[in-house]
Amino acid sequence: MLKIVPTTPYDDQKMGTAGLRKKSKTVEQPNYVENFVQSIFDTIGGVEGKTFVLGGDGRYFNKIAIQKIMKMAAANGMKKLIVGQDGLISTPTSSRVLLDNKADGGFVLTASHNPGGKNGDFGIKYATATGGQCPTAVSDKIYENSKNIREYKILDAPDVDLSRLGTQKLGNMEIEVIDYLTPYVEMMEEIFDFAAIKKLFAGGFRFVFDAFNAVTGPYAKKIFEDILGAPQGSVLNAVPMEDFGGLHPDPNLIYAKQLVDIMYSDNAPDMGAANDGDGDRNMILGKKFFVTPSDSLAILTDNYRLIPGYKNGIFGVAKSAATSTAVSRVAKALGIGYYEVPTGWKYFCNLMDSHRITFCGEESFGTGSSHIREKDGIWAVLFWLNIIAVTGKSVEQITREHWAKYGRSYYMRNDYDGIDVAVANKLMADLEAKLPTLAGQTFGDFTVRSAGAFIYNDPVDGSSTKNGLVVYFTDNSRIVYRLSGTGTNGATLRVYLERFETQDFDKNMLEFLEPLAEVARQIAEIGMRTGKTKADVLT
Ligand code: VG1
Ligand code: CO
Repeated sequence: MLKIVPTTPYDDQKMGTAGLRKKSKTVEQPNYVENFVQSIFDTIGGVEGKTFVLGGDGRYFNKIAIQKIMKMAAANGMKKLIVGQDGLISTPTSSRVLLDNKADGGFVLTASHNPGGKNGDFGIKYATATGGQCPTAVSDKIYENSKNIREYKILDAPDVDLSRLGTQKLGNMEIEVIDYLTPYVEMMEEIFDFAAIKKLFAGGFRFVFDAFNAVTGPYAKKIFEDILGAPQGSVLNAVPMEDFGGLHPDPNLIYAKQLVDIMYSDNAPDMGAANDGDGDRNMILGKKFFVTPSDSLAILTDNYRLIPGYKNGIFGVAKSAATSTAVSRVAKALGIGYYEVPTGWKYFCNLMDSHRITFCGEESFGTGSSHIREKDGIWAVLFWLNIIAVTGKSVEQITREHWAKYGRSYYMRNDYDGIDVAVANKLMADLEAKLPTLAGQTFGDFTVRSAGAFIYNDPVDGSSTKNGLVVYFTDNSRIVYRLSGTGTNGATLRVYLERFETQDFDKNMLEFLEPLAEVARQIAEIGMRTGKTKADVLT
């Protein structure tokens, strides 16, 4: 039975860098999900006759939210909803299924790398027919509508059984419950040389993957263990759980502690990797060796010819402005197009659609290609395995050869967490105002060459976006400042530090970057304004 339910608006349903991201407790408020979803449906002219893809990373509230969305879709006249079995789907798979089915949109229920559970975070990523997350112009309209919403439509019906594959009806809407692994696995088999990777594992190559009890567990078990032949048990924390078993599914050196301990032990495997909650991020480790995501993007791009799916050539490459400049040197050497965009994968999509780029990446452990319109964690891991299988070189050797050829960008991100929002906004505004006066000034060993806001003019849709502040120094060092758009706890100031070096590749990263970190604090008056003398998280 169709119900039209009166509701009162919330004033905080503004999407950030990647969808709506909130505390679970916020999303659990009455009608919170309903208001947001109805606002989307209303903004896009309704969903009558349309097809959507739906699933999530399995975190707390996934099951409840998914039933609400299915019933709302049916009540709003949607024709078909393609849903991952048990309500699961990774962000990369959702993008693929959306494109394969020429669907009109999709939802992934996830707060990505943020912790889950009742006291953790929940989120909703909304993608359009392009397979990528909706552009800011659309999310702004959705936000406006959410502030005025008065009612939503929902079907009064029993919960849908999502354990059963195949087609069923909810009202007049068709629900197709799909096996979310197959479309993804098939896509990976088309791109990579599975036979070569199988041989690598058969030869005793030791590999460990941490899935953090989030959505990539089933994918990793199937691909790495069942198909490619890595020994059973190579995938850690492989069962999706509502609270991720208490783990924080953020693949970096701090949160992937179990994996990092294994990879830095004396008997370390040859390669270690991890993904985030929704499977779009990746971390790559060798034996006692860490590959920065910025270097990873540069290395993958430089080795594209080794991969069957790209051997006939690639278009250009793009990175977010905050990401290190390593890939720019590869682009130059390969003679391919090179773009810098704001932080957030949605900014890459127009470049992919217009065949300007094939690869793209972000410093935040995100790498991907135009096979979909999201970043792709397992894709990046397979890319590395494929390079290793073909070259016989180790993770460290591949990375060191890259530095020898192109130089090394020592690079790190410093996060100052939990800052009062007003303090953070003022810090950024005052810093921006002061930047034009910095050129020529010297701070410690660093002299400013130029400084200003990063402004991106999209060559395809003509939109203009300001994202972050950049200070360039005469020795090619850089500092980038931004406020996070995915946090749920006050404001997070991200400070990205980069120093370029052509000779010595064995410097201690922390020590080498500390003087620049100090300059960053000084220029932005971080200590005085936030009371923090050092960053909370270094990645
Ligand atoms: C962070 C990262 C950004 C990434 C975004 C979504 O955003 O810095 O590079 O695209 O998360 O990642 P912010 O605004 O907090 O810096 V995820 O894996 O949603 O899908
Ligand atoms: Co993610």
